[in-house]
Amino acid sequence: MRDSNGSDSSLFPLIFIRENRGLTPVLAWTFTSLTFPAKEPGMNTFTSLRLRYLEFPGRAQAIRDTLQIGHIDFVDEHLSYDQFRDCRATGEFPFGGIPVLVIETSAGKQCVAQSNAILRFAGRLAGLYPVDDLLQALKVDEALGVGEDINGLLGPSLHEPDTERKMAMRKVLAEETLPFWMDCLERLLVANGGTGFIVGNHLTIADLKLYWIIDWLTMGILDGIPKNLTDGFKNVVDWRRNITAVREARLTETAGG
Ligand SMILES: N[C@@H](CCC(=O)N[C@@H](CS)C(=O)NCC(=O)O)C(=O)O
Repeated sequence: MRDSNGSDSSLFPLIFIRENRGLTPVLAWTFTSLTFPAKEPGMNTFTSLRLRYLEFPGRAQAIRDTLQIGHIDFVDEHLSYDQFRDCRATGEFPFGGIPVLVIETSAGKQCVAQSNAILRFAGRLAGLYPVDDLLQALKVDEALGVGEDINGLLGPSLHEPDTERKMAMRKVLAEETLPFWMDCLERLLVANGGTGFIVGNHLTIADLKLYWIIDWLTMGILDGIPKNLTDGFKNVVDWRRNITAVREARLTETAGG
């Protein structure tokens, strides 16, 4: 069978498909494209990936985890703030923000932005995005959107230079806005049957995205946002515990541990 990019996927059959891991024939096809360059030139082949972000987890960690769990080779570039500012000033980032993914293709280099788009791409490669189930994919996308809504809500107070105004914003976030979103998450988990995952019975990029956002919110590094933000949301607490364990297990498995 010849793919649109010229790879012969029938030569590399379903050895990558593992039950209950969400890996699909599409993943096998993707590995084929990654591992074995197309015999004919094609726009869809790529030879290397470089993720550019700062050193901390932020919007990059779910992408890093996903690529690692999926055994996808990538360069994990950690920029200093000075490097970030310099690169942005020279127009290296399409929309000024990070993360960005630099993809070397047979047709040249592309730099792509927007964390959710990059995460979906990584998820497809890694088998952590339900490519064969439109409805589940829609639910994953919904959760990624929730993640960016929450990130967006923090933005104004992060950039507020006046401490009094900042703390007033944080009070509203801590007492009203974030509890509202924790309740939304609680309801998502209940609606999914309390499986310990945001969508279906398996780890997806939706879990990793929201996991790292909640981690950030409850680390105690955001003045005025309490570490116990998720207390009282039983399903959220159980889900975090589950994702901590599942993520750790999948990463250990990847590392051959
Ligand atoms: N919608 C973008 C937002 C990107 C974004 O704002 N990234 C932050 C870092 S998490 C950034 O670049 N901040 C620096 C700035 O905008 O000055 C995405 O999801 O990737």
